[in-house]
Amino acid sequence: MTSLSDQDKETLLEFLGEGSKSFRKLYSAKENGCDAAIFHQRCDNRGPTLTVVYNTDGQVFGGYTTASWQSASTPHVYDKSAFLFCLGEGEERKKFSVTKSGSAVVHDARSGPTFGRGPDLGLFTGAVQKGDDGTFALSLMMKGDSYEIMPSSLGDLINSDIPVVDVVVYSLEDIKHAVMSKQWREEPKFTEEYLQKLMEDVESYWPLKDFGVDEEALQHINILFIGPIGAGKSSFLNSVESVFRGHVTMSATAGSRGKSVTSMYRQYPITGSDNKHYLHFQLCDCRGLEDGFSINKDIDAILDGHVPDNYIFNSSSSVTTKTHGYRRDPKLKDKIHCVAYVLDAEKYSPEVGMSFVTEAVKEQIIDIQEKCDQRGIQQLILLNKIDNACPATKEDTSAVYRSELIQQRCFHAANCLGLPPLTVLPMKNNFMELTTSDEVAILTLYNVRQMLRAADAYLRVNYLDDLRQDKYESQLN
Ligand SMILES: Nc1nc2c(ncn2[C@@H]2O[C@H](COP(=O)(O)OP(=O)(O)OP(=O)(O)O)[C@@H](O)[C@H]2O)c(=O)[nH]1
Ligand SMILES: [Mg+2]
Repeated sequence: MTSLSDQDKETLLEFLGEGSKSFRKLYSAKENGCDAAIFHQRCDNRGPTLTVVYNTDGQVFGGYTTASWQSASTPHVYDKSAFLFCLGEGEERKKFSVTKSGSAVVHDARSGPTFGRGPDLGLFTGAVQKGDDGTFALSLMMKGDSYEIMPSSLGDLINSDIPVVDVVVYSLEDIKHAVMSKQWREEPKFTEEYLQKLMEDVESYWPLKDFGVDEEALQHINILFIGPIGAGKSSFLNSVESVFRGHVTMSATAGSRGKSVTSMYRQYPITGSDNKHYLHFQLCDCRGLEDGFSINKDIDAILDGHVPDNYIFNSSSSVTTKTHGYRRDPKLKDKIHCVAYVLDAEKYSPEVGMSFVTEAVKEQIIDIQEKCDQRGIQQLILLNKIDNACPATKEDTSAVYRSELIQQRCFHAANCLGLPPLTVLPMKNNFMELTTSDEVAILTLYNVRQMLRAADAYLRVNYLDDLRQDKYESQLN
């Protein structure tokens, strides 16, 4: 094999410790020729690179440097981040950090990739012909000087006389920076007109308005937010409130304490921008999910509208008919009409085996999904903290729908919870600023509008006829 397996890439990214990167092949001795001139032509001035040697024994090893390769002769190139490595199974996987940063790599037009003053790892000089069997007899130089525990370690692991199948140089690109010129979803648009339209749509919403249902038929719909601790459930509620207040509000307590900041079930009515009228939707906040604490025993009661505002979640007991404020006979306005699973976009890094949620939390969510499915409740994913996940979006929130990384992250979030990608709504909350920007307002309102549409879809299937007939009004509200 002369390519890096997923496991190899995972190991290398772990060694690098800088999150996701894409590996782009700049040079291959097998494909381009084992020649120092060609190596320099293809690899000079290309930023951080990874040099990987594959030998006929199946050993994979090499070196990483952040210093761009150069042809100008410099025998001592400084690089404190350089390292040599061996890949393979378990014990064979090793990273040798640089110990003499001042001589981490050698730049020389006559040589291929050369690491350390020894050199600790020198691959070839001039041009080396390919043998009849397609391999290169390189007799690697491995003397040891500038890297940790050299020469014995690498020398013990690698037999430098074994023919080499390929030497590949990869550039490591920060995949976070890929921003497309076109949006990967047509809407939302980041314009003032679009913001006004969203504001109008959300403020003038009432349940099944487009289906001829009267404004008074159902006071409000309820959107329930569920997700791991710290994913930004309460922050989103504050973002929604802030849009209508025109400044950042903190009605729902948000923060990071290592355990769930929200301990209660809270229902937040939202007042419109006239500061007078309630809008026709409520946001319902929950305690965060974690490995040792599940809200699942209360979830049926929440979905069906039995659980009162301010109910405190308890690890050892669940809501009962004796719970203070328990609704014995919930009406339609008390039930949940849409569920949004809230995930942290930053908490995803398959290279280091990190998913958005732990296995235990995922199981809790799967159980909740089944309960929603039984009731026909539509479910969406709110993918928060896109600013932390993508530097381009951090710089400019309106880049979110042009960011390839966010597009992929949405896809992975959908996969993680087994929902269609179009249900994923990327989001950045107000968390530092005191005033809300138009871009954040657009994302907030767009995401709320999608949730209102999901709630309407549920109502249309299950309650349209009831809601059209005024005689049911008293039973519904
Ligand atoms: N960078 C960034 N930070 C955010 C965002 N949303 C929330 N946060 C931060 O994430 C932390 C947790 O946010 P909360 O809203 O309290 O999360 P939660 O899901 O309600 O957490 P629990 O109530 O503990 O379950 C806070 O410090 C927020 O400031 C976001 O979009 N971007
Ligand atoms: Mg909270």
